[in-house]
Amino acid sequence: MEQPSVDELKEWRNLMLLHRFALEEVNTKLKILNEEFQFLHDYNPMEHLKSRVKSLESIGAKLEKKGVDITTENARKYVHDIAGIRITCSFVSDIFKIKEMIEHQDDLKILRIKDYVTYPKGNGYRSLHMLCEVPIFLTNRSENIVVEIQIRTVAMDFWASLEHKIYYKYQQEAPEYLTNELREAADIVTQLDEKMKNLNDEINKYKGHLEE
Ligand code: 0O2
Repeated sequence: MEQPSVDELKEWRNLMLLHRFALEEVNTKLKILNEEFQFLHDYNPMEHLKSRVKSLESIGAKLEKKGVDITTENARKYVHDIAGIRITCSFVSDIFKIKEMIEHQDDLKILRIKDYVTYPKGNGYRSLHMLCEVPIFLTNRSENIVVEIQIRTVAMDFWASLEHKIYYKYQQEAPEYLTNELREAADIVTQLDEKMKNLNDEINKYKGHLEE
């Protein structure tokens, strides 16, 4: 295999750095939104925030899968989740509340939304994906960097983590009984989310009643 040149290595380092900066920007923004929401409504829609810059190996694997050369240019063009943030929340309604808050940020350009919550994938995967572009101001220029934000409930996250493990363990060819069980588990997750919502509505009604 041909060794990358020093210039190419520098380009990759620069790419990773820019995506780390983008993550820092968006993370700060999300934390501010969450804290202000807590201040105004006494409630945290975001239970947990987790971010990561995709590893070089995973970027390379994704480009290979897409059948294109492993270059920084192709990485920026074809790999949209180099910078990724995952937000987990308690209730399905929180997902859409957070989506709306993000949409109202003037300095974030929403490039694409994939709503696998309203329209789950065939395997049962549920999550809301937002591709956003954020400007990064550097010493002598500014750059627009793409960040993928995934928003899902804690229950959806539990399911997705396990499915991801199985998918990789079996190199994307899991036996049929496992994919069937995963689909069944996805239905149970949907029911659980619904049950938790109903319970929470009851609690809120009761609280409202006490405050009257
Ligand atoms: P990893 O290992 O988690 O990073 P695109 O080229 O952007 O249109 P892509 O990247 O497939 O196509 O977009 P999509 O559907 O928004 O998926 C992006 C990420 O969502 C994936 O990244 C996963 O993290 C997650 N995801 C999507 N579908 C599934 C699924 O069926 N199960 C689980 N567990 N996660 C899913 P990567 O790079 O594929 O994987």
